[in-house]
This record gives sequence, C-alpha cells and structure tokens, in this order.
Amino acid sequence: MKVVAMAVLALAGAAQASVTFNDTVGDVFDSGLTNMDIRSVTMSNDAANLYITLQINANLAATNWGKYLIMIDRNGNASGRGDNPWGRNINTNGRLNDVYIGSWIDQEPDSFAQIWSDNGSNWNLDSTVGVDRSMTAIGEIKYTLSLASLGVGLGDTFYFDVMSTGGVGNPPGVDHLSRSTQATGGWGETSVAGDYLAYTVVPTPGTLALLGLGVVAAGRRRR
Ligand SMILES: [Ca+2]
Ligand SMILES: [Ca+2]
Repeated sequence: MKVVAMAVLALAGAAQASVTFNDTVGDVFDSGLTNMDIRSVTMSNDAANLYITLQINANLAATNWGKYLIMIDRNGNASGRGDNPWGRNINTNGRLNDVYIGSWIDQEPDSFAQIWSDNGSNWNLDSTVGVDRSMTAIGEIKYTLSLASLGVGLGDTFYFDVMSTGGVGNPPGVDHLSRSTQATGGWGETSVAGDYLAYTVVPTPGTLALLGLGVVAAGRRRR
C-alpha cells in the first residue's frame, strides 16, 4: 500500500511541473527595446485553466506600452488562419492559427487580453480577460486562460508562438519566441515566425490521484 501511495505522489508531482521555453536575450533589432525582448515563456495547467507567464527583459512597470501576443495552432494546420485580427505585420511562416490572444499592459488599474478564434471565415472576438500585472516590475506578465476558451482539453497537444509588438500602425512581432534570432529588421519590416513550440495539456494531479486510488481499489478487489 505504501508503494502505491508513493507512486501517486510521484505522478502528482510530475503533473504539477511547469514547462519553460527559453528565448535568446538581445534578439531584437534595437538594443534599447528591452521591453520587447522575451526571455522565456512558462506554461502549466490544471483541469480548468492554462497558466502562462511571460518573462520579459525589462521593468514593465516603468515601460509599459508593449503589446504581447500568443498565437495557437490547435491541430497542426488542419484549420485556422495565417493573418491576425490586430493586423500586425506578421508572417506565420505557413502556420494556421485557431486562436489569437492579444494583450496590453498599459491600462491602469487593469490590463486585458482579448481571446479571438477562427470561426471558419474570419476572426471572432470571443472574450476579454484580465492580465495579472502584479510582477511586472521584474518583467513578468501572467495570464490565466480557461482551457474551454482556447478549445483545448486534457491530453491535447497544441502549437504556439509568443510575440511582442507595438501599438501604433501595424508593427511586426518585434521578438518571436519561435526564433532565437531577430524576427524582423525594424518597425517597418514584416516579422517571420520560426518553428512553433508545442505544449501538451497534462492531466491534473487530482485526476492522477484518483487513478491511483482506482488502482488501490482494484488491488483490494482482487484479493
Ligand atoms: Ca528574446
Ligand atoms: Ca526570439
């Protein structure tokens, strides 16, 4: 019995782990644009939500005009769109996105993220959720996005990119998580994505603990 209990704890520990995707520091066309420079993106989930933390290379309480985008391809290009609802000058390099999240952090006291999805013929603004700016002084932007709002479920793998951009005109993605090199040469040039990253929505600790208990119960029944 003790062995099974330890296994359940080990599974629970594994399921709680977050995944961090690192990016190059300094891969932006202007070294002064530290608030555009993505250092890493960390993701984790539970049964209800996907949690995303962007780590940016600047104090974002001091320089907060940046916009931050997340593009999600749910199904490996089986559906989706190559353009984006904010008209940003971004080439997805062949990726078709099913979900677009556009966010801003310069609105006090609250900042927002718009969740858009492809409805088959155009982008649809589905919902707007708050953005947690409590750690922006150390460059962190935090999102809690319901799995339902993204159209993904436990066990699903989706593909994604994260970009920084400006707010005026139709600027490019200044930094793309999908690229370790510069994504664009300047404000007036199209940015080009690299290879999208992948995240698998893991079963939750609670789910695994229940599975473990099921194993224990089955063992008891057999005896
Ligand atoms: Ca970067
Ligand atoms: Ca990059």
